[in-house]
Amino acid sequence: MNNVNNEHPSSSNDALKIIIVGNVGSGKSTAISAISEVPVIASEAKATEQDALHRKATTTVALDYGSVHIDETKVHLYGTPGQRRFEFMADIVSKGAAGMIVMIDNGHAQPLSEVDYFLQRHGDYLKKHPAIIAITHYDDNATDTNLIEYHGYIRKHGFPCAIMRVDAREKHQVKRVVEKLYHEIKKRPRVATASLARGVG
Ligand SMILES: Nc1nc2c(ncn2[C@@H]2O[C@H](COP(=O)(O)OP(=O)(O)O)[C@@H](O)[C@H]2O)c(=O)[nH]1
Ligand SMILES: [Mg+2]
Repeated sequence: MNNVNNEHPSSSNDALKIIIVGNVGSGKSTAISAISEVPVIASEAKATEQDALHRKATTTVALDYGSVHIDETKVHLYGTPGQRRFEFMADIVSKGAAGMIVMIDNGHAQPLSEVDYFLQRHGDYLKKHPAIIAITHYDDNATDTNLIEYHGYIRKHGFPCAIMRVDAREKHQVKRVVEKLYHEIKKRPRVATASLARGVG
């Protein structure tokens, strides 16, 4: 039987997995802590890369894990490390993920280059799965990239993802992003199901 191709993986209340990628300090760990209904599993360690040190002395080195229920579906949330040299974790964690949140710190010196990096880095995944670009630190001063610029930039590069502004410290804002992604996942017929069933990419 090959109807696994057409089957929605979350047609009942099956659990879903969502992965959060994005630059160091954008708020991935904070967002997971803000909404998780279970104690988060975190892996903070001393940061070494310069971008990481911009906001804090420690950063995620393996992954963060938390979970939340949306419409009675359990959503597993996996946050990945932002330091470039740990990016391979994102490839491991994205296996079987139904959607991705790309979290970008608007206070980064060149946030659009960061967007570009993550869109390219996860391009294959993003072609097949729903995603949301979540822009954080919008409240911080000295940030002069606005949402319209992100929109223009992302469309120009051919990615159809929604863009939302979020403060990762605010539970209801984070929940809004996760809910939106959840609804995108539910809406979209899953082309990647067959490959997931085979344990590929
Ligand atoms: N001002 C402000 N601070 C934020 C926002 N989002 C996250 N933070 C803070 O940014 C810092 C880095 O967040 P963290 O979750 O460790 O980033 P990660 O490297 O992506 O996991 C923390 O001190 C958060 O409280 C935001 O939208 N505005
Ligand atoms: Mg982190």
